[in-house]
Amino acid sequence: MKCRLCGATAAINMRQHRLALCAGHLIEWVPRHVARTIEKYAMFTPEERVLLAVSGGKDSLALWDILLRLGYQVDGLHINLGIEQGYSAASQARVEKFVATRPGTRLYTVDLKGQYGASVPELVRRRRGRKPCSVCGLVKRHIMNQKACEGGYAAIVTGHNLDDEVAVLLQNALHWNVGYLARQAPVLPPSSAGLARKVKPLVRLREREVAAYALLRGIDYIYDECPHAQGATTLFYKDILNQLESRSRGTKEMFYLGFLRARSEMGLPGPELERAELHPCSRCGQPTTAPGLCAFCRLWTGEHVRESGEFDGEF
Ligand code: Q46
Ligand code: ZN
Ligand code: ZN
Repeated sequence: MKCRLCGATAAINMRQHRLALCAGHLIEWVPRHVARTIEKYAMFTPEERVLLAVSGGKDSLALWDILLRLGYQVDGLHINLGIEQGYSAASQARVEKFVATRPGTRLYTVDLKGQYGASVPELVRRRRGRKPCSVCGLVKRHIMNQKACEGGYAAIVTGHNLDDEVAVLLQNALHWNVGYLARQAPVLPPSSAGLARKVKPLVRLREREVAAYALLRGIDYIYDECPHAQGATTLFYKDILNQLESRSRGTKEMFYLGFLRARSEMGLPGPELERAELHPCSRCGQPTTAPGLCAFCRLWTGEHVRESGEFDGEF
């Protein structure tokens, strides 16, 4: 297979784009593609400061590299969740290594146990019955929103790619989870003061394209999955979608982009829909629908936390 632009040996063949590219052309094509996505969905402008959630995985580190190369004002936020088997320590090491080779890049690190008093596994043990990813997601969303608002950032940026988004879409569509479907979008506008806009610039790129970019750029990212990701339903849905894709090229784009188009054409509720009334949490001040404390604060106080359904200022 040859690069369509220069005839050299192709590093990747992107069948859905009918485009094969060599290593040199791929690392130029990916940032241009991301820049078009940012502009198409009006995610943010070069004048705005944005905060990227950086896990140490390929998506967030590749996205940081891309945004820096494109000249955006992007700072990183890493949360050390204290996950077992050395996973959190190894993740933080990758993030710090990335920053060390990019002088002037700002990284905020939050150590959950050191700054709040307990790691995710410890919180899960205290809250028997709650799943690790549910606690972890709540913690990450809360801290990201808090740091973005405190730092005056225009948006929170995350590295979700197309494969992540279609897997969640399939899961939500199968369960007709209308509330989640309404909030699934490349851009989520803030629903109230005290909440930050959320954007996903990799939403038009596939996992293997992001991985190829990270590899070719020499980014050292954490290959291992979090020990809690094994057996996660998202991986199951990704597998099903890969099978569908192998039968019919472009299924993932058709499903995801078709969903966004159908929602706007049919006038179905989108991320801008009216939401339940929010009021500030009496402990941390972040917006919540819950009376009194938000779901995050109740994690630490021993009050009952509902497994899902409560809008804690996040989606
Ligand atoms: S880190 Fe946290 Fe993920 Fe691990 S515990 Fe689950 S949500 S799988 S992205
Ligand atoms: Zn080429
Ligand atoms: Zn709170």
